[in-house]
Amino acid sequence: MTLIVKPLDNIGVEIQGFDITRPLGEALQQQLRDLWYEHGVLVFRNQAMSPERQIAFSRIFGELELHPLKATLSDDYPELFELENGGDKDKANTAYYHGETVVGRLDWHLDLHYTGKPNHGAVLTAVEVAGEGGLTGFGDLAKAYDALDDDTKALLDTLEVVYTFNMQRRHMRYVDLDGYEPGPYSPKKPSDVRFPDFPESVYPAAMTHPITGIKVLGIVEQFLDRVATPYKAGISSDESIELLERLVAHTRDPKFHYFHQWQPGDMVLWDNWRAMHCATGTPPGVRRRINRTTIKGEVPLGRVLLDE
Ligand SMILES: O=C(O)CCC(=O)C(=O)O
Ligand SMILES: [Fe+2]
Repeated sequence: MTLIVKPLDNIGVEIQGFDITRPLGEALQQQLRDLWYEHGVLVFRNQAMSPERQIAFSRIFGELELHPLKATLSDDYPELFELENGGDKDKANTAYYHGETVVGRLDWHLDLHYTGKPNHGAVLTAVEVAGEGGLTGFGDLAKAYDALDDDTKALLDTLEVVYTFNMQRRHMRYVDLDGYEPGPYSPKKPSDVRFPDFPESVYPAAMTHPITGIKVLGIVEQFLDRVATPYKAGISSDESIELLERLVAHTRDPKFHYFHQWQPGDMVLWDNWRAMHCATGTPPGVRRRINRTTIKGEVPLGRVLLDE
C-alpha cells in the first residue's frame, strides 16, 4: 500500500490509499505509528469497517483499554463501545445553549484528564452519520504551545495545574457558561451515572510528550480548576486566574482546530497526549452512532493529588 498524506486544516492529515481490508504488514504499521506521532490526528475515508477490523487496526498503536466509565457494546467486543445520539442516553446528555437544545455537546477535553493518566489515543468510526451537526473537533496543543511568547513559556515551565472532575458543567471554572442551562435530566453527581468520585489530578502546565518529546500546552478548558500553589512560582492567585483565562482563550483560537464532518466509512485516530477534542452535539432526535476503541496510556502525564 502506498499512502498519500494530505494535510487537514491546522491539525492532522487525511491518509489516502489505505484499505483496512488488506493485510497490515509490519512496515505499514510502523509507517502508521510514525504518521500518528508526527501529525496527532489521522483521518481515513471510505473504509469497509467492522468491529474486528477496528480492533485490529487500533492494536497497531498500543494495548487497548476498556473505558472505565462506559458500558461496553457487547460481550463479543469488550474493547469497543458505541457513542449514541438519538437514543436512550439523550435525556442525560441534553442541555441548552443560548436557547438551543443540544444533545451530547462536549467541551474541549483530553480523555481521562481527571485521572492523571489520560489514554494515549482513540479510534472513532462512523456507524450512523448525523444528518445535522455531530462534528468532532480536534485542537493541536503542541502548536498552541509553540505559538506562545517566550515569557509565557518560561512561566509555564514553573507551574502545575489542577484538574477537578465535576459532573455538572456549571461547576467547571473555565468552560464558556454564557447562555448555558443544564437540561432537566443532567446528572448532578457522579453516582447519578454510576461514576466513581475522582480525586483531583495535577499536571505540568507545559507537558512533554512521552514519545516525541515535543512540548504540549497542558491547559484544556474542561475540568480545569486552578494553578497549583501559584506563590511558589511568584505569581498571585489573581494573576494565576488571569493566566488560565488567557491560555484557555488561546486554545480556543480556530487556527489550532480541525472539525471533522462525519461521512459513512470514516475512521479517525488521534493522539490524546497532544490533541484536545470536542463534540458539537446534535439537535434532539437526530441519530448518530460512532464506534470507539481506546489505546491505553502506558505512561502517566500527571498524578493524582491526594495528601500532598
Ligand atoms: O462524539 C464525539 O464526536 C467525540 C466524543 C468523545 O469525546 C470521545 O469519544 O472521547
Ligand atoms: Fe473524549
